[in-house]
Amino acid sequence: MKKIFSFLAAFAIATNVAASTGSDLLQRLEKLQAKGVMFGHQDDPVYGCSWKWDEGRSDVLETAGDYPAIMGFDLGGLELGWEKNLDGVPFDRMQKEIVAQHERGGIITISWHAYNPTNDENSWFQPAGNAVTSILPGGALQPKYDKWLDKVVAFLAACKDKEGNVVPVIFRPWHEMSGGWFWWGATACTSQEYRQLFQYTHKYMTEKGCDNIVWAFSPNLADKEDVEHYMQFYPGDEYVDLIGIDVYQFSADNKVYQDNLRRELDVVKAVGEKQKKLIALTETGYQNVPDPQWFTQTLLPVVKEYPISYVLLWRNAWDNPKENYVAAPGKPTVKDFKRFCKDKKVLMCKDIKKTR
Ligand code: BMA
Repeated sequence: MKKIFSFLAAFAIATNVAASTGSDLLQRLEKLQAKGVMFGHQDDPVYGCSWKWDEGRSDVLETAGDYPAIMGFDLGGLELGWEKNLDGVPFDRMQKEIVAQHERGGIITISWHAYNPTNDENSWFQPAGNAVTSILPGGALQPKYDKWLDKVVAFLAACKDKEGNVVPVIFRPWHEMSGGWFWWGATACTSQEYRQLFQYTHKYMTEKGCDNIVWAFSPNLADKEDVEHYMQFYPGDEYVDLIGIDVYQFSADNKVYQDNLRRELDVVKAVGEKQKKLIALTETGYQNVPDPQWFTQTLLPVVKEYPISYVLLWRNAWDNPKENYVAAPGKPTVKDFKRFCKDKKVLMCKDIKKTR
């Protein structure tokens, strides 16, 4: 059975039929990893530094000449029945862009800054009680969590391409859990509770028919990282397909950032080899990028040293002038960013479309 399946999957890829299940996408990611590092950008086609909601636009396209290979979107607010996510992106537009990115041969990753189930405050609000246990089996809010997951399942199921296939996505729920800022993070629940949350989410969505997901696990930068620390929240091999890390630059010292990146990626690489998982730099960036050569001189050399599937830069926020992570027309980083995107090792959307 397994043999027939992998034969069919290989056939689908060879004949240029779009990958539609999570395992198809995983195979595609594995193939692409051998070619280079995919470039990704959060909320790329919905807003940029100086525009919002225009269709067909992208700061990456307008500076580097192509769409990113990976586009990231966030579901925060979907669980509350909102029409727009926490950053103002209408969910129907998001679905349209997910399908459009898939149709042009690109790949999608989805994060979820879910609101706090105990009080509907945002992800960063830390209540006195334990929000995670309240939604796990036995918790008072467990039925509410199932309803949230039903909304996520319905959202994903509605992202269908022209042939009617559900678009496969890299889903990265409950990210940055090793930090102390989210209601699912290290200061809000135990690592065992966290693992249960991830496992429950995986099981529930799989039972509801979500077979289009590559499941991603991504802690954040730690002061001291080692395999044991990284694995503290790991839900288990059967629940995870890709492992990553979120690392940002916070000071003008590029070397500190590079050292942090290398320290983390050394660990992620070791874990990836041991657990046989793909690895990625699931979020990174430097707010407003004050160094005009940051992309080729600081980020690129490190990214090239590791067998990572992709690097995702965070959003060029329309609603917060501080949060600009990639170049945009008129910015001093444009020339360097273009060079970064043109590097042979960096894969943009056109570079990956043949492997659909
Ligand atoms: C954070 C910040 C917030 C944003 C959230 C979800 O890292 O960018 O401004 O609301 O991600 O996109």
